[in-house]
Amino acid sequence: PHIYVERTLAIIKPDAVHKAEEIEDIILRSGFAILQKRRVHLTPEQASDLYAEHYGKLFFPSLVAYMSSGPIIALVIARLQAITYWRELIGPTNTIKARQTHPDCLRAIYGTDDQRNALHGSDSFPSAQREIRFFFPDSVVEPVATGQAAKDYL
Ligand code: DGI
Repeated sequence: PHIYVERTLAIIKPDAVHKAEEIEDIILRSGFAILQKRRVHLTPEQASDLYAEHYGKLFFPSLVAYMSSGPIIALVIARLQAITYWRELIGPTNTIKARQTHPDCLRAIYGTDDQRNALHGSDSFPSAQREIRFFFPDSVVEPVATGQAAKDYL
């Protein structure tokens, strides 16, 4: 089996942008490289596109309102098994529950409530591809590391 250097998309959401420096330090100390970074204020329409998979759900309108309520920071981050590892670091979706079960996870620390959970991480390889292109449509894809096990994964 090979271990791949992966890229994933991380988002620092509006409620955590004031802690962005601290969060980026944690990202780096956790063994990720930050390959790209963009601060952007999504329109409600862009936020709807980003979360299109949730269209029609009860929480969709408030999710769109939250994600377009202020600037966010989108980051392409890379390391071995980045997708899984970043999801582990940020923790469960619901900040309130995360505080009970995973008190050290980033959503427990930086999140606000059951919807405003401070951070996003792509949940799969196809999601990572789609979300990276959403924020960085012109990015040139290059290998992120060299060595026998490293592979240009995205
Ligand atoms: O991949 P995640 O962000 O962990 O979770 P997701 O893709 O299922 O949901 C995307 C975002 O939508 C999530 O970060 C917060 C919000 N959300 C998801 N489920 C609920 C929710 N918000 C509310 N209010 N209620 C929910 O059940």
